[in-house]
Amino acid sequence: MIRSFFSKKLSLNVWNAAKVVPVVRNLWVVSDLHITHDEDSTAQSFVELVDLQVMAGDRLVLAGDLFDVFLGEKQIFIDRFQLVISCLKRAAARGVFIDFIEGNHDLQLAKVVELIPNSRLREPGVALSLSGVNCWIEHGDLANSSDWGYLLLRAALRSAALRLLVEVVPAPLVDRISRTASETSRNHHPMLPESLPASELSNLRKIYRTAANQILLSGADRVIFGHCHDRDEVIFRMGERQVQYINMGFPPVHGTVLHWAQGDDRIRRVPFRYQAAHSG
Ligand SMILES: [Mn+2]
Repeated sequence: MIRSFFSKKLSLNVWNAAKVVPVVRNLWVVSDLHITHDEDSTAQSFVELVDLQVMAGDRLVLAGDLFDVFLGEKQIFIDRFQLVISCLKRAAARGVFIDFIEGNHDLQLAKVVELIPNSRLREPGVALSLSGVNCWIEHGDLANSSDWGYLLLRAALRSAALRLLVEVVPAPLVDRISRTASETSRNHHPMLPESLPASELSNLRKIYRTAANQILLSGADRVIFGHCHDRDEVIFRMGERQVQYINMGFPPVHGTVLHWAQGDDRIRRVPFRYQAAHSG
Protein backbone atom coordinates (compact mmCIF):
# COMPACT_ATOMS: atom_id res chain seq x y z
CA MET A 1 0.00 0.00 0.00
CA ILE A 2 2.79 2.40 0.93
CA ARG A 3 4.55 1.31 -2.22
CA SER A 4 1.59 2.13 -4.47
CA PHE A 5 1.07 5.46 -2.70
CA PHE A 6 4.64 6.49 -3.41
CA SER A 7 4.77 5.17 -6.92
CA LYS A 8 1.73 7.34 -7.66
CA LYS A 9 2.85 10.35 -5.67
CA LEU A 10 6.49 10.31 -6.60
CA SER A 11 6.36 9.00 -10.12
CA LEU A 12 9.54 9.86 -11.93
CA ASN A 13 7.73 10.09 -15.27
CA VAL A 14 7.37 13.76 -14.59
CA TRP A 15 7.94 15.16 -18.03
CA ASN A 16 4.45 14.80 -19.56
CA ALA A 17 2.64 16.45 -16.68
CA ALA A 18 5.13 19.25 -16.40
CA LYS A 19 4.52 22.83 -17.37
CA VAL A 20 7.36 23.90 -19.62
CA VAL A 21 8.94 27.31 -19.08
CA PRO A 22 11.14 28.78 -21.84
CA VAL A 23 14.63 30.01 -20.94
CA VAL A 24 15.28 33.18 -22.89
CA ARG A 25 18.95 33.90 -22.23
CA ASN A 26 21.15 32.09 -19.74
CA LEU A 27 20.21 29.30 -17.36
CA TRP A 28 22.06 29.03 -14.05
CA VAL A 29 21.46 26.06 -11.78
CA VAL A 30 22.78 26.05 -8.22
CA SER A 31 22.15 23.48 -5.49
CA ASP A 32 23.84 21.80 -2.54
CA LEU A 33 25.78 24.84 -1.32
CA HIS A 34 24.75 23.94 2.26
CA ILE A 35 25.28 27.55 3.38
CA THR A 36 25.16 27.67 7.17
CA HIS A 37 25.13 31.45 7.67
CA ASP A 38 25.81 34.70 5.76
CA GLU A 39 29.54 34.85 6.63
CA ASP A 40 30.11 31.41 5.15
CA SER A 41 32.63 31.76 2.26
CA THR A 42 30.26 29.71 0.10
CA ALA A 43 27.56 32.33 0.72
CA GLN A 44 29.95 35.07 -0.38
CA SER A 45 30.87 33.17 -3.57
CA PHE A 46 27.19 32.70 -4.32
CA VAL A 47 26.43 36.40 -3.82
CA GLU A 48 29.34 37.30 -6.14
CA LEU A 49 28.17 34.86 -8.80
CA VAL A 50 24.61 36.20 -8.74
CA ASP A 51 25.56 39.89 -8.49
CA LEU A 52 28.28 39.82 -11.17
CA GLN A 53 27.19 37.18 -13.66
CA VAL A 54 23.45 36.61 -13.58
CA MET A 55 21.84 39.19 -15.88
CA ALA A 56 18.36 40.51 -16.63
CA GLY A 57 16.32 37.90 -18.52
CA ASP A 58 18.40 34.99 -17.14
CA ARG A 59 16.78 32.16 -15.21
CA LEU A 60 18.30 31.08 -11.90
CA VAL A 61 17.16 27.71 -10.59
CA LEU A 62 17.94 27.09 -6.92
CA ALA A 63 17.59 23.34 -6.87
CA GLY A 64 17.63 22.57 -3.15
CA ASP A 65 19.99 22.50 -0.17
CA LEU A 66 21.16 26.02 -0.87
CA PHE A 67 20.80 26.52 2.89
CA ASP A 68 21.75 24.18 5.71
CA VAL A 69 19.39 24.40 7.50
CA PHE A 70 16.41 26.55 6.64
CA LEU A 71 12.73 26.39 7.59
CA GLY A 72 11.16 29.38 5.89
CA GLU A 73 8.18 29.55 8.22
CA LYS A 74 10.47 30.82 10.98
CA GLN A 75 11.81 34.38 10.85
CA ILE A 76 15.05 33.30 12.60
CA PHE A 77 16.17 31.57 9.38
CA ILE A 78 15.22 34.50 7.16
CA ASP A 79 17.31 36.78 9.41
CA ARG A 80 20.28 34.37 9.37
CA PHE A 81 20.50 34.42 5.56
CA GLN A 82 19.84 38.13 5.01
CA LEU A 83 22.81 38.65 2.61
CA VAL A 84 21.80 35.77 0.38
CA ILE A 85 18.13 36.73 0.39
CA SER A 86 18.85 40.38 -0.38
CA CYS A 87 21.13 39.38 -3.26
CA LEU A 88 18.26 37.33 -4.68
CA LYS A 89 15.95 40.33 -4.23
CA ARG A 90 18.42 42.50 -6.19
CA ALA A 91 18.59 39.88 -8.94
CA ALA A 92 14.80 39.70 -9.16
CA ALA A 93 14.56 43.51 -9.25
CA ARG A 94 16.83 43.67 -12.31
CA GLY A 95 14.75 41.06 -14.15
CA VAL A 96 16.19 37.64 -13.25
CA PHE A 97 13.61 34.83 -13.02
CA ILE A 98 14.16 32.67 -9.95
CA ASP A 99 12.87 29.15 -9.32
CA PHE A 100 13.12 27.55 -5.89
CA ILE A 101 13.06 23.79 -5.47
CA GLU A 102 13.05 22.60 -1.88
CA GLY A 103 15.83 20.27 -0.78
CA ASN A 104 15.99 18.07 2.28
CA HIS A 105 17.88 20.77 4.22
CA ASP A 106 15.77 23.75 3.15
CA LEU A 107 12.01 23.53 3.39
CA GLN A 108 8.90 25.69 3.65
CA LEU A 109 10.24 28.23 1.19
CA ALA A 110 6.84 29.83 0.45
CA LYS A 111 7.66 32.80 2.73
CA VAL A 112 10.96 33.41 0.91
CA VAL A 113 9.22 33.26 -2.46
CA GLU A 114 6.80 35.93 -1.18
CA LEU A 115 9.79 38.18 -0.36
CA ILE A 116 11.32 37.86 -3.81
CA PRO A 117 9.43 39.14 -6.86
CA ASN A 118 9.77 37.11 -10.10
CA SER A 119 10.29 33.93 -8.06
CA ARG A 120 8.33 30.65 -8.00
CA LEU A 121 8.34 27.54 -5.86
CA ARG A 122 8.46 24.38 -8.03
CA GLU A 123 7.56 20.96 -6.64
CA PRO A 124 9.04 18.49 -7.22
CA GLY A 125 11.02 20.25 -9.95
CA VAL A 126 10.93 22.55 -12.96
CA ALA A 127 10.56 21.80 -16.67
CA LEU A 128 12.32 24.20 -19.02
CA SER A 129 12.68 24.61 -22.75
CA LEU A 130 16.24 25.46 -23.80
CA SER A 131 15.59 26.61 -27.38
CA GLY A 132 13.24 23.65 -27.83
CA VAL A 133 15.39 21.17 -25.87
CA ASN A 134 13.47 19.78 -22.88
CA CYS A 135 15.25 20.15 -19.56
CA TRP A 136 14.03 18.74 -16.22
CA ILE A 137 15.58 19.87 -12.94
CA GLU A 138 14.84 18.47 -9.48
CA HIS A 139 16.75 18.23 -6.22
CA GLY A 140 17.45 14.53 -6.68
CA ASP A 141 16.25 13.25 -3.32
CA LEU A 142 13.49 11.27 -5.09
CA ALA A 143 15.98 9.32 -7.19
CA ASN A 144 16.32 6.40 -4.79
CA SER A 145 12.78 5.00 -4.97
CA SER A 146 13.69 2.02 -2.78
CA ASP A 147 14.57 4.25 0.19
CA TRP A 148 11.09 4.10 1.78
CA GLY A 149 12.29 5.43 5.09
CA TYR A 150 13.52 8.62 3.51
CA LEU A 151 10.48 8.99 1.24
CA LEU A 152 8.16 8.71 4.27
CA LEU A 153 10.22 11.32 6.13
CA ARG A 154 10.10 13.55 3.06
CA ALA A 155 6.30 13.37 2.91
CA ALA A 156 6.09 14.10 6.66
CA LEU A 157 8.40 17.11 6.34
CA ARG A 158 6.12 18.56 3.68
CA SER A 159 2.87 17.95 5.56
CA ALA A 160 0.52 20.59 6.90
CA ALA A 161 0.94 19.01 10.35
CA LEU A 162 4.67 19.76 10.42
CA ARG A 163 4.08 23.30 9.18
CA LEU A 164 1.69 23.81 12.08
CA LEU A 165 4.15 22.29 14.54
CA VAL A 166 6.95 24.57 13.33
CA GLU A 167 4.60 27.51 13.82
CA VAL A 168 3.88 26.73 17.48
CA VAL A 169 7.31 25.50 18.61
CA PRO A 170 9.67 28.33 19.71
CA ALA A 171 12.26 29.32 17.08
CA PRO A 172 15.44 28.36 19.04
CA LEU A 173 14.09 24.84 19.58
CA VAL A 174 13.14 24.44 15.92
CA ASP A 175 16.63 25.65 15.06
CA ARG A 176 18.31 23.13 17.37
CA ILE A 177 16.19 20.20 16.20
CA SER A 178 16.72 20.97 12.53
CA ARG A 179 20.49 21.36 12.98
CA THR A 180 20.63 18.00 14.72
CA ALA A 181 18.62 16.44 11.90
CA SER A 182 21.02 17.95 9.39
CA GLU A 183 24.07 16.58 11.25
CA THR A 184 22.46 13.13 11.39
CA SER A 185 21.81 13.16 7.68
CA ARG A 186 25.43 14.21 7.05
CA ASN A 187 26.72 11.26 9.04
CA HIS A 188 24.40 9.04 7.05
CA HIS A 189 25.46 10.35 3.63
CA PRO A 190 29.08 11.48 3.32
CA MET A 191 29.60 14.91 1.75
CA LEU A 192 31.74 13.49 -1.06
CA PRO A 193 30.71 10.20 -2.68
CA GLU A 194 34.04 10.09 -4.55
CA SER A 195 35.59 9.15 -1.20
CA LEU A 196 33.34 6.05 -1.00
CA PRO A 197 34.68 2.59 -1.86
CA ALA A 198 34.43 2.03 -5.63
CA SER A 199 31.58 -0.48 -5.38
CA GLU A 200 29.45 1.88 -3.26
CA LEU A 201 30.10 4.77 -5.62
CA SER A 202 29.10 2.65 -8.58
CA ASN A 203 25.87 1.56 -6.81
CA LEU A 204 25.02 5.18 -6.05
CA ARG A 205 25.67 6.21 -9.65
CA LYS A 206 23.51 3.38 -10.91
CA ILE A 207 20.56 4.52 -8.77
CA TYR A 208 20.80 8.12 -9.98
CA ARG A 209 21.45 7.24 -13.62
CA THR A 210 18.48 4.86 -13.60
CA ALA A 211 16.20 7.56 -12.18
CA ALA A 212 17.48 10.08 -14.75
CA ASN A 213 17.00 7.54 -17.51
CA GLN A 214 13.29 7.17 -16.63
CA ILE A 215 12.81 10.90 -16.96
CA LEU A 216 14.75 10.99 -20.24
CA LEU A 217 12.55 8.16 -21.54
CA SER A 218 9.43 10.13 -20.61
CA GLY A 219 10.49 12.99 -22.91
CA ALA A 220 13.12 15.15 -21.24
CA ASP A 221 16.38 15.68 -23.20
CA ARG A 222 18.36 17.02 -20.23
CA VAL A 223 18.06 15.94 -16.59
CA ILE A 224 19.73 17.81 -13.75
CA PHE A 225 19.92 16.35 -10.23
CA GLY A 226 21.86 17.37 -7.16
CA HIS A 227 21.56 16.00 -3.62
CA CYS A 228 24.02 13.08 -3.71
CA HIS A 229 27.06 15.37 -4.36
CA ASP A 230 28.35 13.02 -7.06
CA ARG A 231 30.00 14.95 -9.89
CA ASP A 232 28.54 12.62 -12.50
CA GLU A 233 27.59 13.20 -16.13
CA VAL A 234 26.52 11.05 -19.07
CA ILE A 235 25.67 12.03 -22.65
CA PHE A 236 24.28 9.44 -25.02
CA ARG A 237 21.90 8.84 -27.91
CA MET A 238 18.32 7.83 -27.12
CA GLY A 239 16.71 7.09 -30.48
CA GLU A 240 17.04 10.26 -32.50
CA ARG A 241 17.83 12.37 -29.47
CA GLN A 242 21.14 13.29 -27.87
CA VAL A 243 20.36 13.21 -24.13
CA GLN A 244 22.31 14.34 -21.07
CA TYR A 245 22.16 13.62 -17.36
CA ILE A 246 24.32 15.79 -15.16
CA ASN A 247 24.65 15.98 -11.39
CA MET A 248 25.61 19.19 -9.61
CA GLY A 249 28.26 17.52 -7.47
CA PHE A 250 29.24 19.51 -4.39
CA PRO A 251 29.99 23.15 -5.37
CA PRO A 252 31.83 24.11 -2.12
CA VAL A 253 34.49 21.50 -2.97
CA HIS A 254 34.19 20.94 -6.73
CA GLY A 255 33.97 24.69 -7.34
CA THR A 256 31.43 24.56 -10.18
CA VAL A 257 27.73 25.14 -10.81
CA LEU A 258 25.70 24.45 -13.97
CA HIS A 259 25.08 26.79 -16.87
CA TRP A 260 23.48 26.91 -20.29
CA ALA A 261 23.48 29.80 -22.76
CA GLN A 262 21.60 30.31 -26.03
CA GLY A 263 23.38 28.22 -28.68
CA ASP A 264 24.96 25.70 -26.26
CA ASP A 265 24.34 22.05 -27.18
CA ARG A 266 24.57 20.84 -23.56
CA ILE A 267 24.55 21.90 -19.92
CA ARG A 268 28.07 22.84 -18.82
CA ARG A 269 29.93 23.24 -15.55
CA VAL A 270 31.16 26.77 -14.89
CA PRO A 271 33.42 28.05 -12.08
CA PHE A 272 31.51 28.91 -8.96
CA ARG A 273 34.21 30.40 -6.77
CA TYR A 274 34.86 33.81 -8.27
CA GLN A 275 38.07 34.39 -6.29
CA ALA A 276 39.56 31.16 -7.70
CA ALA A 277 40.07 33.02 -10.97
CA HIS A 278 42.35 35.48 -9.16
CA SER A 279 44.26 33.25 -6.78
CA GLY A 280 44.57 30.31 -9.21
MN1 LIG B 1 19.88 17.08 -0.48
